[in-house]
Amino acid sequence: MKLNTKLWFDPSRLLVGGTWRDAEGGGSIPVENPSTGEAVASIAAGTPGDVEAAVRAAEAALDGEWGAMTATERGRILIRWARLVEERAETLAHLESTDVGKPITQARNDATALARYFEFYGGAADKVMGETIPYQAGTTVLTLREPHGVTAHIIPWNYPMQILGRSIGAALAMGNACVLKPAEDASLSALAVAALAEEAGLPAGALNVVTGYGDEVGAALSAHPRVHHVSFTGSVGTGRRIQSAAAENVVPVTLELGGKSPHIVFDDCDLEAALPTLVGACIQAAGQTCSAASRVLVQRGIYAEVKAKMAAAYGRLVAGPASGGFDLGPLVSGRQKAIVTRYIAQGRDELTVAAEGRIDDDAPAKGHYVAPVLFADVPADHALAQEEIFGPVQVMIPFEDEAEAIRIANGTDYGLVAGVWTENGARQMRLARRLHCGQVFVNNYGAGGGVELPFGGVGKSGHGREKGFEALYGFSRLKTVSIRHG
Ligand code: TXE
Repeated sequence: MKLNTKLWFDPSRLLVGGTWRDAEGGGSIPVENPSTGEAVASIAAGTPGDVEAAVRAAEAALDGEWGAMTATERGRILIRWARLVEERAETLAHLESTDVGKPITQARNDATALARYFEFYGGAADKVMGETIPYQAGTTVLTLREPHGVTAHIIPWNYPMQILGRSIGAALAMGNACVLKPAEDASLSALAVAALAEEAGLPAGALNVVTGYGDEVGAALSAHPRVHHVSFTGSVGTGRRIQSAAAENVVPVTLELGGKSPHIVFDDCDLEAALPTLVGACIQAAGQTCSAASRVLVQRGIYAEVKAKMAAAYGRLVAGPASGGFDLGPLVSGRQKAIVTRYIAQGRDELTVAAEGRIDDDAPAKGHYVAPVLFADVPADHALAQEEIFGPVQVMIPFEDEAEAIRIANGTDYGLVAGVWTENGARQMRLARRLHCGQVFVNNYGAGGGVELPFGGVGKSGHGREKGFEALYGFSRLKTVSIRHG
């Protein structure tokens, strides 16, 4: 193993019912460091049999100590867990950065966010309430919020710590028992965090982690007849398969499927405030962010100026190893690099390159580096302006007026977030209402940040909301009780 750190867990094992064990059949998957292309560890290749064992362990937890806990006790465990995450944040950040190639400063932010998710949901656990409803004379009606039961959490590789935090944090706060399947490209932090849960006092079986491939473990989990809710973040194609599988069992799903988010810049905006976010909101995590502002829509009067300034910023961007203090790390895998490189090649053939960054000369040849590219004057219906690329590629699209900006912004199949820069208050409100998406940032672009803020999309960006209080409602079901007492 070459992880360059002392670990408190064995990455090659699964967590089922409080026991760390090999995958049924003993299979494993190599863990690659995308900065160097070297194998640094291996994880267990779980099977449908391991999924069955994990679901059984979750059921046992619900029937046992976990199911009997009060909301306050659950909350205290989450808060202790948050403190442990803070104490081990540096190692967690190192693991994440090695596993997915994210610059260490960004991985540190992810560890901080993870602790904040557990803290927020720990504090919220005993503040979710039902209501009493005025009804017939002699009858009292009240509502109860109950856990679904066994919840499945299938997460991707771009923000593993943040996404597992928002998903299992809320589900556990509501008293569900979770089966977590991290991405095969990024499982180390999930295993590390699960091991900390034991230290925080989470009863055995309340959280189970089955690593492995999507079409093995993920498919078995989403189709499992005794899973009561599936939460998924990832691609549209896989989301569709998961929703179909869950539909067979008629269970609810929460899907967060990425986007093609617009950043809309009007000529009356505070351009100096806007400029750093125009590039930053796309190249974070090398563009592998669901809420990346991959389309920059700029009003004609300031288009040339914005283009020149963004181009200058791109000229300074350098991609290099995650530990090296560069603007961007590598992409997560050779597969992801191949997808992004194909889009860039298509763009070079059909569009105008406004500027490019570069790859550091000393970056290892086997790392999955891509130099960031800015395309200008891109037709709004071009593939690069319509499809999620999930790499450091941004397109600039000019617009004349507010109506055209809204038409272009709403003109993709996606609808996750949108950014708007204007000093005109009435316009801010009009856009906030008319943009077809789940979250609008006005004069800022939080790129999904904010534990407290509900997050999710419309259209092909998915449905259901994670984060904030809203997630607690999603991870519970409402029961109405009518008591006739005369
Ligand atoms: O995603 P997948 P991939 C988008 C992004 C990227 C593309 C492909 O555009 O280029 O997806 O990435 C598990 N049943 N996003 O192929 O397949 C898989 O093991 C159940 C956007 O990596 O969706 C992993 O744990 N599960 C995004 C998870 O699904 C299955 C984040 C995500 O993998 C499965 C990532 C199956 N049949 C990619 N097949 C975002 N919204 O932020 C795979 N999985």
